[in-house]
Amino acid sequence: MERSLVLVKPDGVQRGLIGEAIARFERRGLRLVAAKFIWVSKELAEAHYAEHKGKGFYDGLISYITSAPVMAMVWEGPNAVAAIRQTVGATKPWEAAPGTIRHDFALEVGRNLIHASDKPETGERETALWFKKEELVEWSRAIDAWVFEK
Ligand code: DAT
Ligand code: MG
Repeated sequence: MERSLVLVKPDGVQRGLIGEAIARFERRGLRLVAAKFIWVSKELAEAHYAEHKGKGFYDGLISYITSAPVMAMVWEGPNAVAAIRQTVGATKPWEAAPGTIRHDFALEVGRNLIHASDKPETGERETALWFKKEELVEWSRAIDAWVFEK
């Protein structure tokens, strides 16, 4: 079972899209593992976006993610990382497929609403960065057997 960190970024929170994002992940069949509404510190922002340090858009990215609260979540399921990235859409909203969140609600790469982990290993690393072990909820749903084959 894969896990992905998902953030509704400050623009998504300000625009009232937390519920819209959660509804899409729930509808997809993914299972919620953890959630918290937080104002991200500069330290956490820098740790989260360490791979982008030095790039031209880095400073803007750090100020964007710390500009208002975010809704941080972990979702799990078979192939969860790829499935969630598909539901979120391509990084550049104008390249995102119709029906994806970034296509349906965004125009700018610097206001692309959602973060989702890019690989299964990233999902594990980002889950550990954003959540304490005791914040992760292990549970099963009555419908799991109708969504998860194994
Ligand atoms: P993603 O968020 O789809 O995983 P990423 O990891 O390549 O994309 O980049 C992280 C974020 O940085 C992205 O959501 C928006 C911003 N970003 C990426 N490339 C950018 C660019 N060329 N100009 C401005 N912002 C960019
Ligand atoms: Mg990324």
